[in-house]
Amino acid sequence: MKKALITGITGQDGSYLAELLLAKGYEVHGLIRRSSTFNTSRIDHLYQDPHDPDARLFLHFGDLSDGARLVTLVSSIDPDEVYNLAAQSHVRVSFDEPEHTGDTTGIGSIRLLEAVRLAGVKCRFYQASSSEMFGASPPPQNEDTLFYPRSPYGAAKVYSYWVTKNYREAYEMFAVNGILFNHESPRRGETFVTRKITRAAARIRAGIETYIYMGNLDAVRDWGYAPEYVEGMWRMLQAEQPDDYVLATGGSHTVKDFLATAFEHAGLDWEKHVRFDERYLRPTEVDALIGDAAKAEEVLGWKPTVMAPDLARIMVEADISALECEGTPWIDRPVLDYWE
Ligand code: NDP
Ligand code: GDR
Repeated sequence: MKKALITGITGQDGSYLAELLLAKGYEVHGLIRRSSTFNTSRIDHLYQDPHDPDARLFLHFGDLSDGARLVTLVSSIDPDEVYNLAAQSHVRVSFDEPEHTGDTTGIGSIRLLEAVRLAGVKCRFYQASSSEMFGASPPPQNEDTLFYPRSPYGAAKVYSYWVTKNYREAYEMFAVNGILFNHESPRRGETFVTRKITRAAARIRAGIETYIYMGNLDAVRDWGYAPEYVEGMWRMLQAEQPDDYVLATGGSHTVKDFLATAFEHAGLDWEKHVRFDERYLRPTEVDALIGDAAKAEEVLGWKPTVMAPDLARIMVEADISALECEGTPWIDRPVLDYWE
């Protein structure tokens, strides 16, 4: 039985990846942060009593800021595959917390790479790199496009990209970068723009809220569906040679387009409900990200099927259902972005 270690297992991608690997028969180990409240809602449905002899999902407390813990964990688990998905992943927040973002999203990756090296474990390593690394480089972007990050988050991801590549070359590690464009789902964090929009559409439709406050509606993004993207991560680690790949749909939509589709699906006119708030602008914006994933299709046979308009409808439906599900503890939170 193959063993995988996932950092960021409580996040959107970590939860889908854990599902995928369990379905493929893996033993899955997840790194979770100790928190004063439970932070495992995305993976609670996967919980298995560790006393059960057939249990294949195990969670371990740890943090990417704690290098010694990473060494002991990696050496005791002895994984075949490591997926480094943990990060402070919100671009706007990275302007408020640049040092913390650098420590987690940047240095955290080399701590984990060092842990693998020091533990002497022969495993394959996946680094969650991002289209944010392209930043100001004009679209379409692919594996050869120049990096020009426009945020502390993007810069930290560029660092992680290069140390992953360096460990591949320096220590002959099977270490790969998946350069993923935006991917979303009903499990998307509530402060990212797509989920903020689909939650708002459901709540306005239900008469709970009237307005949503937003920033730049002209930004162009290439939004795909998260479950398809975690399949791409796995395929990168099954390839014959370690290499770096872009995953994207190639679609191009503005935030306004996504708003219009989502609100229309909820039977609403977005223009009556959206107001501008400059706090959601970024000091430097990434205007347009549109990916070219031809290499992933050719080498890995990976091809996405869900495009942004369908994604918006899937997410609105899920938020409407969640709202109709009595007793769900998170439904009463108003649509907010971040607390400041
Ligand atoms: P999320 O924000 O949903 O999840 C982030 C995960 O990282 C959570 O499990 C979080 O734990 C964990 N985490 C944060 N800080 C630490 C830390 N210091 N130590 C250990 N764990 C930590 O992100 P996504 O699932 O959307 O994305 C997964 C990865 O892919 C991230 O690295 C992101 O930057 C990257 N990425 C995402 C894209 C996207 O469109 N979704 C596109 C390209 C790259 P907790 O639950 O406790 O907060
Ligand atoms: P992004 O995602 O920055 O692309 O990073 P986000 O959904 O936060 O923003 C997308 C675009 O929407 C604009 N925008 C708003 N964004 C938010 N969050 N809230 C608003 O009210 C709002 N109004 C307009 C933004 O300015 C931006 O242009 C995501 C994260 O998942 C990263 O971790 C990942 O690396 C990249 O995608 C690829």
